[in-house]
Parts: sequence; structure tokens; C-alpha cells
Amino acid sequence: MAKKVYLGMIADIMHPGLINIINKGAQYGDVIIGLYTDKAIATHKRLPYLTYEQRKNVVENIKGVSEIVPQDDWSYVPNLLKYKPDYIIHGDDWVEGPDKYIRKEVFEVMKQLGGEVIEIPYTKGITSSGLADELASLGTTPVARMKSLRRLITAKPIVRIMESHSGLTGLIIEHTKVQVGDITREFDGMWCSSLTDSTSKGKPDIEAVDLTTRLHNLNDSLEVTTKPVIYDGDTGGKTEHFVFTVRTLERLGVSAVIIEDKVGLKQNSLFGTEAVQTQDTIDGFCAKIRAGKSVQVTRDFMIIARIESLIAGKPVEDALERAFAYVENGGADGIMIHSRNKDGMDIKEFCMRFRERDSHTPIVVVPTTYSHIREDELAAWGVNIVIYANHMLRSSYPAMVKCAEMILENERCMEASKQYCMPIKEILNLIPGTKQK
Ligand code: SPV
Ligand code: MG
Repeated sequence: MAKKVYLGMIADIMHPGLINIINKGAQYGDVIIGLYTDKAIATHKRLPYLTYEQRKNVVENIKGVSEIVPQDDWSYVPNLLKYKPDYIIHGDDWVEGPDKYIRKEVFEVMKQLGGEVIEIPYTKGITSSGLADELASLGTTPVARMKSLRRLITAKPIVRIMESHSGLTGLIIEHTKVQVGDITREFDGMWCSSLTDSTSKGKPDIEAVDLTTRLHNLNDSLEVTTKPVIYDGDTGGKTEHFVFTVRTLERLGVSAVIIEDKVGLKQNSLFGTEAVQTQDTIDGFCAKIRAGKSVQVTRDFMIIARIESLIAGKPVEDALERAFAYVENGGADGIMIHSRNKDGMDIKEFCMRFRERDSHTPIVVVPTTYSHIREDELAAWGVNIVIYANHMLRSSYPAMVKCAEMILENERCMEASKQYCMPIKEILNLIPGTKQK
């Protein structure tokens, strides 16, 4: 009987290095490809450009591949135990770096199974990550960007969104990564906040900055990024206007709009009951959501209903009644529940009780006040998307004020430059293309 050779791959971008490994594998026996699912990839890397089905379609047509099985974990262990291959084959690029943990457990399991690990020299100068960088520099399309939010929600325990109000903040969200053990953590997408869009223009957060102006802003983020966007649609305005907003956002490749169930002059929710904020009727808000859903062109765009009951001092019961109605009668694709309580327990109660009746509609939260709660805990409550709603703007403002004060105090910029400013060289190199090669 032919020996079994296991080869794990993402196969988003096929290149000669991977073909080389498949060919080597085929010399040892039947090559089984463990094709990583979105779920396996999402907690470690960005989602691939192609879906699982598309990648499968490519790989099953490659000579030397005998079988394709889904690899649903970043770790090889569950599949090795399941398929018990005689060999596993891998490039030697995992000896160092974050994948060394994966390598160690693979050696242990293969020893236990009586199999062998084959490491082959990695094809120099060509790797999937290098190619992915190249591809990212080419950008994305509105459709691919829009679809990616739903894919992320399916693939990840919790989707992590950061506020962006400029091209620069977009770049930070696109590129900032931290390495924690074998996991690379990054943001999954951007929040186009009405608070920070207004504040960065010196205007109050009362829907005074019109849609067209906000879209100019958003376009700056879209220009330099590939990650999905969730748009803060405030109240959605009049239903007759909201339908145009939906069409416009969808055309731009925005993945979701969140509208809140308030009427009249909208004020920022973080004022809570200090400001007069009137909630819409359930029927009125359901009609607005339905109108939006009826005009969207694709199935991918999402309209998420934001419930302001807890902000308005009403009980969790009221929020739940509205949530079920917005989903079941209005057709909302998701629920955002907001609160400005500091302990987050009202949000927890809402999520747990919502999940008793509805196991799948995505829940979005904005933990600005209950900021001590970590993402894994939110995920355990049933939350799907966490939005850090204003942190790019709020972190830059104090630094700018301090810098301005220091220049005034010293009547020169030397001290401020040293303390608060990035080096000139760094700013010149920050944006690709600033310096001509
Ligand atoms: C925003 O960022 O504009 C929001 C979230 O709507 S909050 O400010 O908390 O209301
Ligand atoms: Mg807002």
C-alpha cells in the first residue's frame, strides 16, 4: 500500500516553492493536502484572498496531489492524529520564528505515530508571505473588501475593529502587528466613527458633518488599506435618505452600516441620560431597517441595528425586546448593544440572554467605558465584533497639545521634537513612494 504524505498549506497564492514541496512529497507516497480553513488561519494571519472552496479548486488540479482534507486548526496535531500519515513534509523555514512551536509538536506526534518528518530546504527568494505583501500593495476591490467582514465573523472567535479617521490612521490599522507567542495579532478592520470624524473637524457629534464630507474622509482610509470598514451611520437620518446612504456605502465597498434607534437631534451616546435622547418606536425603526435592506444590491452588505436602551437608562428587557424585533421583523443583519456602564455587566446580561434565543446573529459591542474586559471574555459572552471606537483620535490629541505647549514654553522646537516627535527620517520613510528610488 502506498505511504501517506501529509502536507499542510493555505494555498492562497501558488508559487514554485509549493510545487517543489508537492513534487518532493509525491516521491514518498500519496500526497494528502491539509488545506487550512479560514477558521484555522484567522487567529494567526490575515484571511486569504481566496475562499476555501476556491483554493481547494486550485489545489485539486495540481499534479501529484492525491487528496485534500480540511485543516481546521493552526496546529497540525488534530489532523495528524486523525489521518496518521507515514510522513509529514514541510519547508525548513519553521526551524526559527513563531512556527518553531508548531514544529516541536509535529515532531512529538510523528514520533508517537511511528512516522517521519521530512524537512526540505525552502525555495529561496520566494515565500507566500512575500507574495502576499506584494499583492497587498496592489490593493483590493470594493467587492472583496465588502465580503471580508462576513468571512471574518464566520472565521474568528471575535473580530477586532479600530477607529480610523484619516489615511494615516488607516495605514496604522492596516499594518500594525504584534507577535505574542506563535500568534501574530492585528486589527481586522476599521470603524468610521461619527464622533471622531466630527471631532477631527472641530464639529460636534450631532450629525452636523454631512454624508458627502464624511465619505471624503473615508475615501482617504480606503485609498491606503484593504481591510473591511464598518460605517457609523448615526440615526440613518430620514428613511428616504437612508436608502441612498445604503446604496452609496455598498458601492464603495463598505461592509456594514450601523444605525442607532434614536430620533430627533442625535447626541453622542456617552452623554447617556445627561442629554435628551429619544428612542424610535420599534415599528418605526424596523421600517427604516427594512427600507435599507430592500435597496442593497448584494447579499454581503450588512445593516446592523444599534440599541440605545441602556444608554437611555432603560432595562435590559427593553433592549432585548428591541433586539429580537429588529432582527426578526426588521431583518437586521446584526445587533450593536451599547452602554456606558463601567462594569459591563448589563452588556454581559444582554448578550447571554440574547444568545439563549438567537445563537447566530452577530453581536457588536463598543467597550469604551467597560474597557477592562478583554476580547476573549467578550467572545465568551457571545460577542462577535469589538469596536475600539475612538482610540486613534484620543491618543493623538494629548500628544499634539503637549507638543504645542512645549514649543510655547521654550520658544523653540528642540525640546518638543525630542520628546514628542517622530524623527524626520522616519516620517519621510513612513509612506511608500515619498522617496524616489
Ligand atoms: C462613535 O464612535 O461615533 C460611536 C460610538 O457612535 S460612541 O461614541 O460610543 O457612541
Ligand atoms: Mg457615533
